[in-house]
Amino acid sequence: MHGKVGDTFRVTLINDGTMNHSIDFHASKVSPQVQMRQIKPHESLVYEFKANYAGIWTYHCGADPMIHHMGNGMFGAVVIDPPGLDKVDKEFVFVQSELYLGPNGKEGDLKKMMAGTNDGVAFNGYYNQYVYSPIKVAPHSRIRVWVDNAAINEDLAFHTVGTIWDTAWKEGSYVPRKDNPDHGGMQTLDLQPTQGGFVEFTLDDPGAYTFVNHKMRDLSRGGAGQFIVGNPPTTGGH
Ligand SMILES: [Cu+2]
Repeated sequence: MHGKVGDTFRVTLINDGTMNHSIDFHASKVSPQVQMRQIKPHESLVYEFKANYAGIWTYHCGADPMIHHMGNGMFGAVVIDPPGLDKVDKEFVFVQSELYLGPNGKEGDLKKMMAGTNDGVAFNGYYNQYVYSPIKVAPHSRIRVWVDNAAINEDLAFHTVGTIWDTAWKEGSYVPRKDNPDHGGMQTLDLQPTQGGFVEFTLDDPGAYTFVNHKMRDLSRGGAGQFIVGNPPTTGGH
């Protein structure tokens, strides 16, 4: 979901399932007992909030046990543009989550979730999807990547190989911003569960630029993807 400061969001949640569910928008200030209440199968609720604060905000199911609902994919992100956001050529949203696989075709494994022993991490739900299907971008185009960490247990050290972010935003404010007098840049955006932000950069030379969770264990287990610029050299790099 995407809007700007001042927008009103009105979301109808319909429970077509067989157990209680709910929704908790971190972008909102509401009574948890009213809008975030659990609803039974075949019930629905209308959740309305005004976006008064900019950033990328997690939303998730809060029904008991919350870890099991979130761990099965009941989460997402709301992007609220701050006023005066710079123009870019391409914009992406990556939401990190973890995979705690259960039996084939069944729900994720609650025991693994409680133990924190995941089977992998993912950007936008699918293991290594942007390794198998890299994202093509034009040379020198200015790119904004919104990042939210919706994982239930893991943190995220978001990094892009081969570039430096001249602009980044984390949890409510710019970290460096372009053309700052200190020549400040940023290499890694650190996000605990439900934290978010964005980074901006250009990729100038032909190449395959890998973006990663630089927590090495997670990089090796699904926490990676690639931007492709032009025709990358076929040897070297990582
Ligand atoms: Cu749920």
